[in-house]
Amino acid sequence: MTPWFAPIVWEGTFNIDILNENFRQRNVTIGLTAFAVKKYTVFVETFIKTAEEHFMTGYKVNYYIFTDKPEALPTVSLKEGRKLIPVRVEKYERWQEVSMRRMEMISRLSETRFVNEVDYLVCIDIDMRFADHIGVEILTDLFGTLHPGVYSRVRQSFSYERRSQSQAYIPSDEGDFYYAGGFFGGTVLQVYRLTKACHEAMMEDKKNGIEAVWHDESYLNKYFVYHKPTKILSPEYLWDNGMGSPPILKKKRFLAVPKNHAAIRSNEK
Ligand code: UD2
Repeated sequence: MTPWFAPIVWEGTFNIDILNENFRQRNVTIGLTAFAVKKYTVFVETFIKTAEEHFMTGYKVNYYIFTDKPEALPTVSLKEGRKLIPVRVEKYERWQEVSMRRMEMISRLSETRFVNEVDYLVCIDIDMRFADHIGVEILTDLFGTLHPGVYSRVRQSFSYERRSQSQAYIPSDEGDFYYAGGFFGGTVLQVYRLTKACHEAMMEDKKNGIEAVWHDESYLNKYFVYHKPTKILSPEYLWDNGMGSPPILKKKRFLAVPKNHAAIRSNEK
């Protein structure tokens, strides 16, 4: 547990049968948002295929795939009650802008669409594959995920934004954990508030000619300092095999797909 009594979700801390009983009675629908803009469409097939095996099995799931090329999305067969919904988005020139604008799109769609279609939202990176169970144990009002690179480190080593001119600034004596930009969520209302606040903070910084050091991830970290998550996911939920297999990790549930950063982010053919 955190000092504010939010559980940190590791294998062995929850009983999935009890949780399933509870969430099934409530007949929940889960919305997953992921962005496949420009070359990132190559990741969609593996992402959805592996999600069908491991993500919220037995539940109603809407996969909202935000893309500039809806026609390029693969056809993947989905289990009953699960839908793939393409959402057309603009393609920004800079990869950082593509990543950051996710906050704007998620907040906008939360107001116009998600609120009528799903109960919870799970907002994640797409250059990933599901490798083990991810179920309703993650659902709660607001959740974040411990960044796999620094989950065992102390506050001083977190790469928070340290320039006080930025809206993402966190003073050196504040902050609980360093959260990953690639896995957060909660109820539609809470995700709406988070994404709207992060987007507005980014726009304010843009006006002032500053961009936080780790883009959307920095603004997310700032938000979580003052709006504490009600559950926190362990790095089981976001791992990169490049970081090895420490004994604390009983499961690797969601894994980075290796990529050549320069090639996949470049605008060249
Ligand atoms: C980290 C974070 C990411 C974000 C980023 C900001 C994790 C695992 N990832 O990822 O969430 O905070 O840092 O610096 O915590 N995208 C496209 N097309 C593009 C570029 C990006 O669709 O041309 C989307 C795609 O969904 C991708 C996401 O933006 O998964 C984040 O971009 P990234 O994965 O290249 O960033 P990375 O690995 O530095």
